[in-house]
Amino acid sequence: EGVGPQEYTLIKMRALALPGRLAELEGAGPVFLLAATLRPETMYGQTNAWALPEGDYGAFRAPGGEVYIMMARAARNLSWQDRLPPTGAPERLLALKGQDLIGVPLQAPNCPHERIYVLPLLTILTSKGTGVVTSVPSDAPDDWAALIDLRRKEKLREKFGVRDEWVLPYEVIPIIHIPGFGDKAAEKACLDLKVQSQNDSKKLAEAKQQVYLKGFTDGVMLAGPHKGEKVSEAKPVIRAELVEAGQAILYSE
Ligand code: A2H
Repeated sequence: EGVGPQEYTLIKMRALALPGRLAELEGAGPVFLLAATLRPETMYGQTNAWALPEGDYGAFRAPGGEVYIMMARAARNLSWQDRLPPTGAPERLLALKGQDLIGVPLQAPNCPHERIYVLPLLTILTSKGTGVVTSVPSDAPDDWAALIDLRRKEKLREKFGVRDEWVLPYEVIPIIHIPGFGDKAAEKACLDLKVQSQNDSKKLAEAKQQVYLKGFTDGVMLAGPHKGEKVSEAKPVIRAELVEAGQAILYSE
């Protein structure tokens, strides 16, 4: 990690239904899961979102009559950044476990699918971001490995109550070309290094090292209105567009 603060973009992923425990939020206003990303230009490649099944999450009252779901630490930080009043004490409407979020259908900005689903990711850290992560398996080795785990392992799906139709129709989407890595850089790096699962941390670290810097410096957009532009140029523009459209919030920690 760098020495300075991380500048995250929180992507507002709208819950299209409130299954299970989320039903308690019925009538409270539009509900959004807030996913922390450092790569807002990759949202064209979203195939699902991730939550930590054992993690503690909350639903918080947000400006404009909306409801935001994330971990409490992030909600507090957001309130200090004046994005979730009142400062220092955001109002929690409902306490949730990550498992309660599995299978929630979402509509995500710039995502080519009308709906994607929240799936379990066991390597989510509770010490950073919001605890909600959006999944772009074309460009993030962690996302690729975890999605492949779920696609290949029926037992794993069963363990977390994941239905086949939340996973199996969602293929890797090419969104960025990186010279030397092709159009699905994370997939190529993971296949080359023979990454077997989301717990293959050493190989995943190597795959990330291979693709991240190159993606930013040499990558070219293949999808969306910035198709043909360099990633390094498109990224700040796309980030500003998302914020301007009310589809994302800036957050630093
Ligand atoms: B990134 P950093 Cl395509 N635990 O978004 C684990 N991972 C988390 C997290 C948490 N609590 N919160 C966010 N993240 C992920 C997209 C992406 C990301 C792409 C490529 C690289 C990449 C799609 N997933 O991250 O440790 C999120 O995944 C490269 C590091 O704070 C977030 O951005 O630097 C990134 O890790 C933040 O990681």
